[in-house]
Amino acid sequence: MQLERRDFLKMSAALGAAAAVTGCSPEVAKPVAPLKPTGPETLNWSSCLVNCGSNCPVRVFSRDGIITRIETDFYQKDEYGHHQVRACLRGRSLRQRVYAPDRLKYPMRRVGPRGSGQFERISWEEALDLVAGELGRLRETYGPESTHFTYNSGAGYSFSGKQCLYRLMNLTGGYLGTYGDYSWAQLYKAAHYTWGDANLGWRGSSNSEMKNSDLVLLVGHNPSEIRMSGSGESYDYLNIIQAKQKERAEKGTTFKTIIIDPRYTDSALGKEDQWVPIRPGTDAALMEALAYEFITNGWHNQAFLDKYTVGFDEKTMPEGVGYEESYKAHILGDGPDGLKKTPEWAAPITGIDAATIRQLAKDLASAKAPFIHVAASLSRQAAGENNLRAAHMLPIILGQVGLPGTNNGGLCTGASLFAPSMPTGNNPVQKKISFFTFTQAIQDGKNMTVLKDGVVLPESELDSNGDGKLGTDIKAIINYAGNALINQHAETKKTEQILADTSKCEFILVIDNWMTPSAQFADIVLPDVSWLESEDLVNQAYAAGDTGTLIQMSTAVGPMFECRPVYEMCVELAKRWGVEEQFTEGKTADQWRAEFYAKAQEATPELPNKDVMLKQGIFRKYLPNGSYIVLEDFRKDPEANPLKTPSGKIEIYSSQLAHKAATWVLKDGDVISALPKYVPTWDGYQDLENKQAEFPLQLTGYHTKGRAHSSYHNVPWLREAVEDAVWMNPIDAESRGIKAGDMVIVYNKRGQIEVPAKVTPRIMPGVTALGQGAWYKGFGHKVDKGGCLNTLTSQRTTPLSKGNGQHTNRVEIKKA
Ligand SMILES: Nc1nc2c(c(=O)[nH]1)N[C@H]1C(S)=C(S)[C@@H](COP(=O)(O)OP(=O)(O)OC[C@H]3O[C@@H](n4cnc5c(=O)[nH]c(N)nc54)[C@H](O)[C@@H]3O)O[C@H]1N2
Ligand SMILES: Nc1nc2c(c(=O)[nH]1)N[C@H]1C(S)=C(S)[C@@H](COP(=O)(O)OP(=O)(O)OC[C@H]3O[C@@H](n4cnc5c(=O)[nH]c(N)nc54)[C@H](O)[C@@H]3O)O[C@H]1N2
Ligand code: SF4
Ligand SMILES: [Mo]
Repeated sequence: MQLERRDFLKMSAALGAAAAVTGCSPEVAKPVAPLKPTGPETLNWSSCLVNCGSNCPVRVFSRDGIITRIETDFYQKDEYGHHQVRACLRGRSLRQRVYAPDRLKYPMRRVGPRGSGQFERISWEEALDLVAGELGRLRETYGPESTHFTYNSGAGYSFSGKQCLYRLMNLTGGYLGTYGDYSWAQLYKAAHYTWGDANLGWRGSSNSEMKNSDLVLLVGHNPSEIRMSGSGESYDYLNIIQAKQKERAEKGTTFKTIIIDPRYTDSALGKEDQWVPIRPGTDAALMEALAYEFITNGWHNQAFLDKYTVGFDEKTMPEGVGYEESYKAHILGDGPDGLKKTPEWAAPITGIDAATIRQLAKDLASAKAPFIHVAASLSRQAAGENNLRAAHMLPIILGQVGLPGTNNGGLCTGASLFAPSMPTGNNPVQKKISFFTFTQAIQDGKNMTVLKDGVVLPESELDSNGDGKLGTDIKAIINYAGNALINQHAETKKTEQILADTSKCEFILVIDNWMTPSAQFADIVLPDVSWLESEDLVNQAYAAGDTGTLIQMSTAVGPMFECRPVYEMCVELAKRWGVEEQFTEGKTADQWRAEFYAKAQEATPELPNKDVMLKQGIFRKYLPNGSYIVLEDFRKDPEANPLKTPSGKIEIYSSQLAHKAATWVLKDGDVISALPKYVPTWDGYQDLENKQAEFPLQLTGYHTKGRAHSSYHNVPWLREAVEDAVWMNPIDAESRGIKAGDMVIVYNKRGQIEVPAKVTPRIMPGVTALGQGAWYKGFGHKVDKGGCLNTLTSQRTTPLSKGNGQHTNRVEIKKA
């Protein structure tokens, strides 16, 4: 009980209520004189470990174990190349987040119906016994493949994070595997078939190569909002393009930045040379029209296409496949659809006029080194795989690959310094589902198959057609540092129903810091410590731009209430399952951390000793491996450095996809094609299900600067700073009698949400947009007043990766 009182005081003091609380009476809250600080203020470095692609350092000041303020990395001179790694508005709000009233404080057990959010407090002993018992029982009854980890990107620890849980489960039989993720599922597949390597979709040239470019094209990429870290891509991007623009003004050099996005984003705001608004999901049509212009004007690089690719024209078709199946035939109208993909054809689909398409083609073709960056936002569309393969055709057809100043279309490769993480071991279970199909696997995993649902089975379980069944339903869920159990997954109303049925998934464990919408569906909730209560060595994450960093997190703020680190939880469960020795390898937490530190130093010998790092917090290095040109080796010598595609070349025409197209069982309207092509889809602009009349507006999502996904939603400062409103063009608003700031209902067949309207010419007519990640508040109600975008999205999978098409939606909007 003593612990609780101390923590109550901590929280109250920290939230500015210190004056209202006495420090000495065991009875709470008598209004007396302000609490006098006793100890000195101490500084510890910590990090924001959310999934925005960067792990920014934060400086945490505390006194007597209470956080007093958060600062960012601003103590050194800010010179690009050796610059400050400043946290964005979210990281700076961490004190309010750590002390949020909905912080999980104790282990809890569900007492009401699942999803009702009714819990009672229980002891750690009881909670751990229940978790060990239930996970053990379900594994015993239904096999280890009935246990599923929901997607979890909320805490990028090296030591005490998800790796510990995977390790523990691997030691005790394993769990159902997953492939893909909410971010890039379709991008991985597109890159795999075109470039022979899924990584080539997200490991393109480094940002620094833009310095050698004369045209930067961002297709759906928005670094100023999605890569806000002070070390990161937004800084690289701005710094480089501004230097190039200055040079242009002073010396008359050529340089242009073009942004293709339905919204006029913060990455534009006058810094761009051209904004080209496009209808969501139609980029592939634009790319085909650009290809038409290249080919008909002779601007394509025939020599490159002949030498490095398969499938452009009759010269490079696989054996037995004719010209009419080639890319050139498809574009020129010589293919099966007989359609010439002219700018006039693409204009009514994309919403971009033909003259602008022609000018774009000319600009791209005349650029000496176009740097093309295609964002993963094109992924999260109903035909995401084809969108991306089509967009990656731009550098291919121009032969602008593997040369200085160019990029293959992939996301930029960031600088990286190595920080080891807890070894997970191998999963004994060989079966996998696409991450996005877990709700289907709860309902009827038994009958999910390879050819219909993208299930992956071990060779020995496949029949002669390469098919086979998963053979099991999901019976237990471990949801750690993720809100994709409901909030970040699609179609919340449907998910709510599926999860509420305790006869389907019998046990749900949630480990989090806050009572999130997903936590409300737990049977047992375990309270984790927050980053600011943790010690760890972390690196820059996967998209922090050209500066590699290592951050030494330490803390003077003890675990709050009864929170415990995940490592400790796992040790306790390991004891109950008789694998403690294997799990810990006889090491203490400090010994593990010391070992990791030594390994990091081995990889980066300049990294100072830990006691120095504890004081300086961050080690940084700009471009530790120099500037990177993707596919440079392949370009220089394709025979010595072949790609991992079956042909060793860039596969414009993929025989593997042709085979899948012929053998997979697809839903009506779904298309897998050997060539990249524009495909009209469900809920798209040319909606196949004819919902235009009922739901005339397209609704796309975006990642808002007010949150990282659903993380930080419970910080009032951020809710005030960045309004969660649905963007509407004035034309669409006026015709519905909607004014800026009006509360509106956005609805379709899947659900209804209530949000304010942002009426702005920054979005094209016919298209609306909403920042994803607001917390679902629709439990048992018709209207989700939390404004969670996923109340409107669909669980229907994309054709090839069986991933999420969450940016593809049709809605109608009316005044609330
Ligand atoms: N602030 C913040 N930063 C984040 C995140 C966050 O939640 N908040 N999440 C992080 C994560 S995990 C990821 S995966 C990335 C996501 O990175 P992205 O997938 O690139 O981000 P989005 O915001 O979905 O989309 C980027 C832009 O694409 C536009 N767009 C939408 N549909 C289309 C389309 O069909 N065509 C074109 N051309 N443009 C389109 C949107 O208007 C938006 O401005 O962001 C990371 N960074
Ligand atoms: N409609 C729509 N939906 C989307 C997207 C979209 O564009 N549109 N984007 C998708 C994408 S790209 C992604 S990556 C996913 C992200 O989905 P998630 O991986 O679910 O990410 P978050 O919403 O940030 O949730 C992270 C969770 O981790 C918890 N957490 C934070 N720190 C800690 C910690 O130290 N310990 C523990 N135990 N928990 C912690 C947070 O409280 C939060 O509940 O969302 C996807 N959902
Ligand atoms: S949300 Fe991302 S950019 Fe912002 S502080 Fe955290 S890690 Fe840095
Ligand atoms: Mo993501």
